[in-house]
Amino acid sequence: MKVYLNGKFVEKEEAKISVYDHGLLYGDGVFEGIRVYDGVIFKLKEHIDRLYDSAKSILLEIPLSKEEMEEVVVETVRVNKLRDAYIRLVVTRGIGDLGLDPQKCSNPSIFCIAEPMSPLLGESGIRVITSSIRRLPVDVLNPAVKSLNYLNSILAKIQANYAGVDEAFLLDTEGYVVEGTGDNIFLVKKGVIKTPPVSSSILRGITRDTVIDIARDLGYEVVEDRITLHELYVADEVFITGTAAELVPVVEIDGRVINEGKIGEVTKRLKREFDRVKRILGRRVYD
Ligand code: PXG
Repeated sequence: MKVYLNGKFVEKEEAKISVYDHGLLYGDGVFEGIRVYDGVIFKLKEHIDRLYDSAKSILLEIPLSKEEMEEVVVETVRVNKLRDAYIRLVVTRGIGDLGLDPQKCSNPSIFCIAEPMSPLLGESGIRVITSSIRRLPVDVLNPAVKSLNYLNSILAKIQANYAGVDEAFLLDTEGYVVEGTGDNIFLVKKGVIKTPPVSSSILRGITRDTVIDIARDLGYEVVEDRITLHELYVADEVFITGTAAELVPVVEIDGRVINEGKIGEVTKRLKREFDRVKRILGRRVYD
């Protein structure tokens, strides 16, 4: 496997970053997780736009144009001859001194890894707990910025591991349900689909937006509004979305069984449609 690192393709074993890189020292950087389906990079443009928005928000100037960055991703898939893959694209503040001041970092580090797609988790539905770790409020570190700071999610994931379940849901500081550790949350009640709004403490998932588009095209009403734990517990169906997870049904939350532990009809329909469009929407790698 070859990795793109600061303008060159190097062997995976040679793809190394300085211990003075602020991405490592402080989590100072931004990233994207992207999928390739059958030679099509799913919504590449949307991922690049989000990466540049994240970078702008933390005043990190990426020394490549968006078009050049798209080519970096396409080439990384191409040189590794991949058709179905997971891509990790990262831009860090770069090498600085041991102080946290980013003014000392003059050159952002850019790398892109593409690996064969790992098997999907939980096709049959996952079990979830609510974490006691709250999602960061928008005025602390806005989760809309896909930064290298994932400790908040990692701590929630550790709780899920200890509880012996697949995933943890995080609440905001007011107690509303906002998202999973690396995924967005949807519920279905009486045929209406509901998910937290983009102005809340969430990352605006590209899978989330795709599923909303699909649902509206199929004629469902989609409401973007705050969700309480009670609403989740008594929902007809619950599912999560994310690049890594895709669309995964949730069958149990904090011991409350959803839809008698079975995958709901709306979830099935949306998943079927997502599986169809994911091979179409995006940038083709090979002619
Ligand atoms: N919320 C958060 C906090 C995320 O990190 C999503 C939602 C879903 O966004 P997309 O655009 O992927 O639909 C993410 C996704 C993982 C993993 O292993 C997930 C993400 C990042 C790193 C790892 O599941 N981000």
